[in-house]
This record gives sequence, structure tokens and C-alpha cells, in this order.
Amino acid sequence: MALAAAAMTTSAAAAAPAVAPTAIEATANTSATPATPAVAADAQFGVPRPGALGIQEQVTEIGREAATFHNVWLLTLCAVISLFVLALLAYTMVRYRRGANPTPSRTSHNTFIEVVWTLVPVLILVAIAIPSIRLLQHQYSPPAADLTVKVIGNQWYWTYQYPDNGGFELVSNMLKEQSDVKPGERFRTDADGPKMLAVDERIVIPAGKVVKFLVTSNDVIHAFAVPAFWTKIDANPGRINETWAKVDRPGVYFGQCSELCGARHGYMPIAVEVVPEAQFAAWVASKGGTMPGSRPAATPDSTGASPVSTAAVPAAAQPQAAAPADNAAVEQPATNQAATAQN
Ligand SMILES: [Cu+2]
Repeated sequence: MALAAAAMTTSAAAAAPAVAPTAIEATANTSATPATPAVAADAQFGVPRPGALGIQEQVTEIGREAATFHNVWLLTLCAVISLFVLALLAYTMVRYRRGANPTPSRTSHNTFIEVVWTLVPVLILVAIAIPSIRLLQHQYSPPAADLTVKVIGNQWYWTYQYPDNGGFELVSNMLKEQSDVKPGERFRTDADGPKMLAVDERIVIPAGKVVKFLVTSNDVIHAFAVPAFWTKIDANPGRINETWAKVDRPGVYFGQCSELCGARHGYMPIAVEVVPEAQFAAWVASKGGTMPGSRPAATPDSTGASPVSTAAVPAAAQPQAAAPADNAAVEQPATNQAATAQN
């Protein structure tokens, strides 16, 4: 892999158009990648745990801030208000029942109480609004991105592009169970992840780096959601939405399309594999991509201005060329047609 990466670097340095053919070669050379994933899925993190209560364990700073806001502040506040109202109701029902209080009070105004029951809710809302707006501000002012991944929703699978890394593309389909595949076809193992969540191609991102996700769709509205990152954003055709994540803990984190998008909406899971940086570079090389730092700064089309547009040429060239090595991409139309026919 290191050799492949070095070869990529030199060819990229020589002339940008040479990237695509070399990339194809690199992909072809490493097409014998084992079917089992490099990182096995975890039973604790990034998966819905049977019988567990509450929100998934958060692995981003934003996620931890949001989960704390929810678990510590909102939940406490809701519990206190509910208990207070319940106690007030119970006291009134007992203390002022007809038997104990035959002549009811005819009071219709009490300025003090009216001021209190107006001010207290206002203060409660302010107490919720301040941490809530602070959280939104943190979510919507991300630090400068170290890596950009373009996420594209399709009926009913995801494609992922790496514009900063030569523009290679992954086609990610849900893995079928062993009983549902023909002999010789790849099926889900426990290392891939739980049933209905495991995929053949995971998004791989480096640990401890700010990753920007540009999210869009090819057909209808989907939504890119990874609960352990506190990330959920719509994938709209013709628009690009942006979200981000900085995950410190290596591991595999699962999500699902979270916008009803058609018959097989429930069958387009998301799996994000977070790996140490060196491993990420090796993975990029194995996909025929390059690391941004390995390009010469003087290259006219280097990433600086618009990573998306500079990636256009290799992005168009690579997936088709790499497709024979990627049976998921070849299989895809058949899968969808079969699914549509079934439904
Ligand atoms: Cu969808």
C-alpha cells in the first residue's frame, strides 16, 4: 500500500491527468481486499443496544454537549415541572374536594399569582434557550475541515466521494444475510456489524480530524444520520447541505437513512469507520486516491480553491474503471429493480 501511495504521489506530481489511469491500476492491484472489514464492529459504541435506554454513547464533542444538555438539563427540568404540576393537582383535589371545602372561594384575580405564573414559564424558556442556542452555534460554526466527504443519497443506497483525495467514489450497499445470497456472494458477518446496519463499503475517516460532510441526493430526499455523532441532515436533490464531525475514538459507527424515501428506505444503512490517520492514508491509497499533503503546492489544480470541482475529472473516471473490482456497483441496478418489483 505504501508503494502504491508513493507511485500515486509521483504520478500526481508529474501531471494531473495521469492520476486516473494510475488510480485504476492501484485499485485493480488491491482488488483482492479481504471481504472481512479491517475494523470489527463494536457492541458498545455506534450501535443500538438491545434493551438500552436513552441516547447512544456520543463520540463527538458536539454529541457530548447535546447529550448532556438533554440528559442533565432538559430531562431534569421536565421531571421537576411534571412532579410539581402533579403534586399541585393532587393537593388541590384532596384539600379542596367538596367534602372538605363545601363553600368554594369566589376569588377570580390575584395579581401576585398571575405575575408568578407568567414570569416563571418565561424564565424556564430562557433557561432552555440559552444552552440550546449555544449548542446550535457550536454545531453551525465548525472548525476548518481537514477532510471533505461528499455524501450522495440514492434510491436505495449511498455513494461517497472523497474530493480531497483524488475524487474516488464508493458505492455503499447494505450487506445481505447469508441465507439471502447466492453461493460465492458476500454476506454479512458479525465483524461487519449488526443485521440491517452492516454495509459493503464503509465511509472511512481519520480519528481526531474535522470531517466535513457535503450531503446531497440523486433522486428524492434522504437524510444522512449517525446517532453516535449527533448528526442528522437532509440529503436534498439539487442542493448541498453541510454537516461535520470530529471523532476521537476509532471504531465503527452505524446510522440509517432518516427520511422516508421509498420502498427500500429501511435498507440503506450508513457505516462510518474511524481509523488512525496512518491507516486512513493507507486506505485512501488502496482505493486509488491520494492524500492532499502529498501533492505539490504548485500544481495548478491542487485542492486549494474548490476541492469539489478539481475532483470532477477523476471522480468521473475512476468509479467506472474500478467497477469490475466492485461487485456492489455492478449489482446495484439489479438489486433496485428486484426491490421495486417486489414492492
Ligand atoms: Cu433514503
